[in-house]
Amino acid sequence: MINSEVAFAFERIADLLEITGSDRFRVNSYRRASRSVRDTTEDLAAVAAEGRLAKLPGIGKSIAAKIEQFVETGHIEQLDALSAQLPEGLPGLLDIPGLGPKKVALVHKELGVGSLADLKEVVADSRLEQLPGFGKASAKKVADGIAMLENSAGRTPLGVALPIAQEIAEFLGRLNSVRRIASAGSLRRGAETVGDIDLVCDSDEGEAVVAAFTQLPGVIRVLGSGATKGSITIQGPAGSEVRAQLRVVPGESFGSAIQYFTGSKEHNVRLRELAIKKGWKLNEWGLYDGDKQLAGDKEEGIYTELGLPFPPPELREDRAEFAANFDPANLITVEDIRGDLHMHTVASDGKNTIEEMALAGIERGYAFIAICDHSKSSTIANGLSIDRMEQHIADIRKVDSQIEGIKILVGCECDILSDGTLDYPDELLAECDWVVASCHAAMSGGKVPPTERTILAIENPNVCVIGHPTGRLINRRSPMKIDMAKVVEAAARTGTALEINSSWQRLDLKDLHVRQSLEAGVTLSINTDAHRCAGLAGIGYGVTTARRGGASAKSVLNTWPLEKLVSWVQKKRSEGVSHGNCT
Ligand code: DGT
Ligand code: CA
Ligand code: ZN
Repeated sequence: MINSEVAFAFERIADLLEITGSDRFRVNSYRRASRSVRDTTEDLAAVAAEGRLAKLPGIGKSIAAKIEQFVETGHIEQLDALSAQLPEGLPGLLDIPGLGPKKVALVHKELGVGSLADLKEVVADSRLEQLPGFGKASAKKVADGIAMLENSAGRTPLGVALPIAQEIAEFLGRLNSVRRIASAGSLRRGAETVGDIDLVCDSDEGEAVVAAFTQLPGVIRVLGSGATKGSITIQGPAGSEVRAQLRVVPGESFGSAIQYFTGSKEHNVRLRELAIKKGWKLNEWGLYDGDKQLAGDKEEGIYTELGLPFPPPELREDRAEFAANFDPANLITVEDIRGDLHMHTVASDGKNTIEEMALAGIERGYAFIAICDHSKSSTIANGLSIDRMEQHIADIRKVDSQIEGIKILVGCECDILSDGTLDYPDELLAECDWVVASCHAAMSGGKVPPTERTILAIENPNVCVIGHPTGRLINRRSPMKIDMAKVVEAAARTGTALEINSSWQRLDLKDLHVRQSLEAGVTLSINTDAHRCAGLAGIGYGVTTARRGGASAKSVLNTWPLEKLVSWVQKKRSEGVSHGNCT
């Protein structure tokens, strides 16, 4: 599908038009077109072939013509022309958090900045903060953004890499010469970001498979190509470039190659030591006793021969998987999830109604969901005033009474304010069946620091769970300065859950925090924070993170039957744990 490439091209045209000072109306028409293309489930090339492009929402005649141009030539002339007008390094600056098109235009025009190097210079010598329209705070934001970008050094979020890997595997899997294909590396281990996508393929025709790999649609660069190995970069969303490697091996080595390239390196080193202790040899071609191959065709065979339980890839980090008491049997799976307890609707900043979210929950086989729209202080997210929330509660109860097959809990995502108070009064929170409390503002400061603020929320008897506890956005925003040990202790003491927010941009709690929470006896809740029906499908990222932290279903409250969940909420409320009577 070319949809994401076209959506990206329109987004970039809008950015460049904005940098060059084009009018709002024109800029917005491209942004709208980009969103429309991104939301289209049909293949644009097919829609173009049938002459239906202009029927898509937000796509007029002239934009339709540009899509046709892209279908035919892989380019949009206007984008090429705009890019030629500006320094080559300028559009790249738009990827820096804290720097939008207006500011990029400003630094270009006023300070002659045309590249990242230029920008770093004007940050360093304070010219940026002196520029009218910037100031110290904005300049600091830009400096942080640059540091963030450089730290993430080309690592791709799991949620971006996984669909690309799946698409490549599907594409190559259709070749007649390919018997098996699977992903390996950090991607298969479910790491939050990946350096590159690793794929392993079982085939006797390496050259042909590698050739197909290097000619995939969307390939930007071919870094290497041979009879058994190919290395490329491929187009990701929003102009990103994602690295991918393919290794082609014969069938008898497919399992051992998967094992080897899944890693981690540390896991492999330990495993090889175990093989050596037995007088054997282990490498990507197989497990050998002298010249005799003991295992290699199937990955499981390697572990079986070495007398080890099969370790789920998520745990292969040499953290706990080699311990004598290691038992992967109870690790949580997506099938264990009975409901999703954090999602938004059109009442705040979601795209679907209560009813639509409920039907989507039924489709996933859920027994319950909680509708958790934003509270009043989240004005940019259209948070609900107390009056609107009262009405919303009635609306949720009504839909719940009308829909069979799923329990719709009345919930809210209540802001934890910068002074440590909650955005809704206790009486309103008590009317809800389920309360998520989250920090959305003053993440780097506030009257009450983030740790204390979070603990105050935890100590409120009405708060069931802390949403996205550290507030980080992977590759975009650092976590709040939060003392996780203290937060975990307070959660354990009060019987408050911590959320694993499954959005791949967040994965918050992250794997190590999950382990820390479990060790302290904290109950977890894995939620999607979905803003549309399709978002519910993202639960897998949260479950993967939970698995990496070693979580079993019993520690995750949305795997429980509804009655158990409800009495868990009741318990905290009736014990009246509050700030006042806790030390
Ligand atoms: P990444 O791509 O940085 O997110 O992390 P990985 O784990 O995917 O690492 P990558 O892509 O460099 O290599 C894939 C796997 O191949 C790695 O997890 C283990 C294996 N591997 C690579 N180099 C070595 C090595 O020097 N020794 C051992 N034992 N294994 C290696
Ligand atoms: Ca990798
Ligand atoms: Zn939130």
